[in-house]
Amino acid sequence: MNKAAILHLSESFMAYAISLDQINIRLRADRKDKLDVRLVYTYKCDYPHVWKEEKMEKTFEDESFSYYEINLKLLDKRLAYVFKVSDENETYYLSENGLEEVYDFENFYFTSFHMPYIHEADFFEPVEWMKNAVFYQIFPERFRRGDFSKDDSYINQAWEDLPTPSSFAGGDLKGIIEKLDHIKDLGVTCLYLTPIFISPTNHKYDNIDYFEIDPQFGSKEDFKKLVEKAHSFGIRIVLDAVFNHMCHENPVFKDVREKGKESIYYDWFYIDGDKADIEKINYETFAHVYNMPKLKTSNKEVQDYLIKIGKYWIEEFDVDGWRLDVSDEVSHDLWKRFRKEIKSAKADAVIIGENWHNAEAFLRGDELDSIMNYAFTNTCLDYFKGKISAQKASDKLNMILMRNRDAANRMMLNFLDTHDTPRFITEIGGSLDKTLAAIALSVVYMGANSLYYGTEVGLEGKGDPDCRRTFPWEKIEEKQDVLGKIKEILAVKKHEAIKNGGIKIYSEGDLLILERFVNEKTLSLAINLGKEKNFDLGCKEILAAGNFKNQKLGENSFVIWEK
Ligand code: ARE
Repeated sequence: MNKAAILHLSESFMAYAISLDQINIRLRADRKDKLDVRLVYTYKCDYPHVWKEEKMEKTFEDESFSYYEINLKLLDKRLAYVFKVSDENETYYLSENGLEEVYDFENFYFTSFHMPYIHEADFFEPVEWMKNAVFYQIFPERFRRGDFSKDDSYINQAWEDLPTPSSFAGGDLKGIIEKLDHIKDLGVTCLYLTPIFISPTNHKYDNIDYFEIDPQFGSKEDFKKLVEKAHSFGIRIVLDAVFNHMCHENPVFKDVREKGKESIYYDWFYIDGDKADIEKINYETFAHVYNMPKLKTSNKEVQDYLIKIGKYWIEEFDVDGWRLDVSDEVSHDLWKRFRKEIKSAKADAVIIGENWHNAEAFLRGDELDSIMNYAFTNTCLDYFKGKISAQKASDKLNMILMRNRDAANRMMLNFLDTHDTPRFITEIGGSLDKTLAAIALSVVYMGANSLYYGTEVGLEGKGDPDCRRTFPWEKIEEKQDVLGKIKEILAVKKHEAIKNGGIKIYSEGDLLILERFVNEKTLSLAINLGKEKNFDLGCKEILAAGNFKNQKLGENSFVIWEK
């Protein structure tokens, strides 16, 4: 037995409450070891102490480790526990003492793992609608122009031109309203708009006024109409909050540029010297760009200001949540306060961070609900580019799920591309078949999924700014077959097994297989990037498929079925 691989952390993502009387406990071990793992537990305050033993199931496997889990129903909220880990040769007990051949149960008060108490506020409950949401991400400047009466002197590219870092094509909120039918028809349940507040750039990540819609995109009236119509279609709306930094032209920062230390906002930023100077860039910024001075988000006044913005758009316009830009570089204590205030304004509002890396520290139930799952994106890119095998893809998909609590996993935002990355189809060499299989993977994997606008017509694009091309509406008629396929795949998200089911991910030769199961029903996905192979599904119900004919999975194919 590889003793060094065995790990448990109490009161963490490896031991957390899922209700007032239920906890999930995980133990990690070497994948190569064939183990029998048992949870041995007692209730701390029971006399005499009766120790019970329950077998833990092996639920996930990544390249190096196996993970054993148990959902334990509790009779008391104060639990003491150790693990009994055996292979055919030896048995060890794991406690806070480490691994021992004999565990001194008499002394458990000092050495066992503890779940001291479960309070109502301790469990992280997923936002119900998020668990099987289908997001549609729009970069408003490029989606559609609907308002032809606005001052359009800022527009400097024709709709059909390729974008540049500083080009404006004229997309707006009216354009989105016009196309809500199209979005609804796809099966979308939530819109995510990149920033829409006043800003000089086409992407609007450098904000001048967080309380006003940029006139290029429309008015508050337009926005109200958009939210109302979307809601009437059963589509929610999530906005982009850029709280790490603002625009150098924002009146708040301008005040510091003018008055220096005399400004009441001086301490809202990180300034080296008396005055903020955009020539010298003597202040902290986002990614060293002069036009995005970084806010001091640990400052209580800054927090009050940002929280006010977060609540304003929920209370006045009924938006359904926030995507938080550069959330990983923002102070944890802002997110803790932000969460409380946002949830009190709207209990089922969702909070999604833009954290590209492991964000467990943000996903404990007191800050973010979800993150943009770039680890999933990266796995898809590697797998569909042929850089990794089905086995390795399965290992990685398993590993990602073992980073976080179940609630966070069920709300992850899984996508193939965004306005910050090359378009997936372009990255993998233009294969539509592979793209469809990848969308199927994003739908069947645990969490919500997001489709970047234009994917439904096979829109291509390299990195920023090319990934922000205008939507080619004229192509929609000729792309009906792709559109139909995508609809078919997205419809799978409605299934109960996707929303509330367990998950098993593994490979069989060249096939990558995902199973989602709930109440005796199993929904499965098989993806084949290898040679054509027989795949007899018998008479099971096929929900969606690509390149699957006569019980044969062709090259770059997939099938989703239920039994
Ligand atoms: C512009 C140009 C770029 C140029 C850049 C720097 O378009 O070509 O490289 O300037 O000069 C917004 C605009 C961008 C703009 C940028 C700066 O949308 O077009 O770029 O402002 O003016 C990191 C951050 C992550 C960030 C990505 C892009 O951690 O937060 O980089 N994403 C958000 C938004 C962006 C937005 C901003 C932040 C700024 O989604 O659209 O950019 O508000 C690794 C790292 C990550 C890193 C990632 C990508 O994985 O760990 O931290 O993300 O790579 O670089």
